[in-house]
Amino acid sequence: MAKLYEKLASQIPALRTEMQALVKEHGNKVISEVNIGQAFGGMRGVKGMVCDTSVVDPDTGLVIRGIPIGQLANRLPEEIFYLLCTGELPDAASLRTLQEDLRNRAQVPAYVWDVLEAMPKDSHPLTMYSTAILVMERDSEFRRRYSEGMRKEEYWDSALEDSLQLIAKLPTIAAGIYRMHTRKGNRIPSNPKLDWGADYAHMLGIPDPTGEFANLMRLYMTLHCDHEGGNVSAFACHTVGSALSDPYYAVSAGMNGLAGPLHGLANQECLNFVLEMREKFHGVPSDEQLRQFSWDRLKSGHVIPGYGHAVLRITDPRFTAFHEFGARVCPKDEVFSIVANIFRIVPDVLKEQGKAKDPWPNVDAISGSLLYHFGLTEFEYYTVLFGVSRALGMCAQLIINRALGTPITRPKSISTAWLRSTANAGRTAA
Ligand code: CMX
Repeated sequence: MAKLYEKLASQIPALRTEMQALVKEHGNKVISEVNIGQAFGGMRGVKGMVCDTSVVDPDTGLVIRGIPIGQLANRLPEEIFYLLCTGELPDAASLRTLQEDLRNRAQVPAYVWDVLEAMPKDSHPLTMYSTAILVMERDSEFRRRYSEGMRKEEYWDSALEDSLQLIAKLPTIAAGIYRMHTRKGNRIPSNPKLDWGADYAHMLGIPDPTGEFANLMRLYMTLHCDHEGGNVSAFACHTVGSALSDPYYAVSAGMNGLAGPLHGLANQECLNFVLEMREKFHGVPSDEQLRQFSWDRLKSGHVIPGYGHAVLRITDPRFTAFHEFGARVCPKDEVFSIVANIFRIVPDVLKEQGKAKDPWPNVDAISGSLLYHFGLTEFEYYTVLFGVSRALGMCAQLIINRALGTPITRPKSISTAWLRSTANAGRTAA
């Protein structure tokens, strides 16, 4: 793990010094206040943790290490992992070293396949994926070295080692789960000549005569890699990792957060929404039919999947990147056309309804339609794709947190009775 390891090793002392100086000189400076609405409201907007890999700005969207995601759309996921970890894009030699390193670690232990094959056939693919990550925990270098008395300054080094082992194997595992779950036939061996994203596409076995499916997978892996620290999966991973549970435990926990319909499962729900519409109207609905369908869904108490966001207040730039890809590669595809029409109509419907703070599409509103176009139609599987990509961000965050010696997460919870008496006393909740 030469270059990435060396780069991090050269950066970490300065990061520690900066963090220590900030805490020493400004440790008591207030950066956030919390009111009762936020305490009951998922802590939305409360600034209480640090994440340097990426920032989600309400008006810009995802910015990775200072670079807006739209400017990174043509980069390989391996480059993005290097960027997430170090704050710099790799030069050609560093990229090559990282790719070779991942290739050398890609062999999945046989026991992983034994466990997956023993699972009930109707297990959700994400359950299989999270299980596969967890079962490899027996090989954790972090846990082995911790039990031997590893020094705190060395935590990041074995977190990096575990992360590289994981990231190298995830495409093979995820593709194997796809073949198994969809009964598509035997697993397809990795092609060591391909980059990480293209090899994943190859192992899925989706016919790709034009090479555009491989391009889509690279783009997918790049766009979903990270979304700062407070989203459900990142925060779950962060919290478990903060107890010094090793990266296998932490990343598996993060994946379980992705299973929720309000988070990672949303892309599956989005495609369902689009396909329901196509079935009902026997093709692409008229604008009026689409508007009415959306209103009916809202009136029945359901959300419009793929629209709204806890932080964003604009069209998600990841949606825009996928939209550009679809407009280039499959502009006439029926499902893509419905997605594009929803984008023209639903924001106004949501604005008129007046509930969602963000009436604009997030990435999940579109990603499924492109996968569907290429014949990856098993949308139960889509969260796994998300999970392969998001492992890059989770691992980068873990490595940095172990480098900085981030302590165990332990926010203070308060009871409703305490809030009631605080409110009645006329004081602002602390
Ligand atoms: N359709 C209908 N109503 C919506 C809505 C949507 N797409 N998005 C938000 N609302 C509603 C909320 O349900 C809430 O209603 P109540 O007051 O009745 O509870 C109200 O608008 C205010 O919600 P908000 O503050 O705008 O949104 P939240 O931060 O609470 O939730 C999110 C954010 C993403 C969960 C929500 O917008 C949603 O459910 N969207 C649809 C699902 C989705 O696309 N999820 C993927 C998000 C990406 C990710 O994080 O993975």
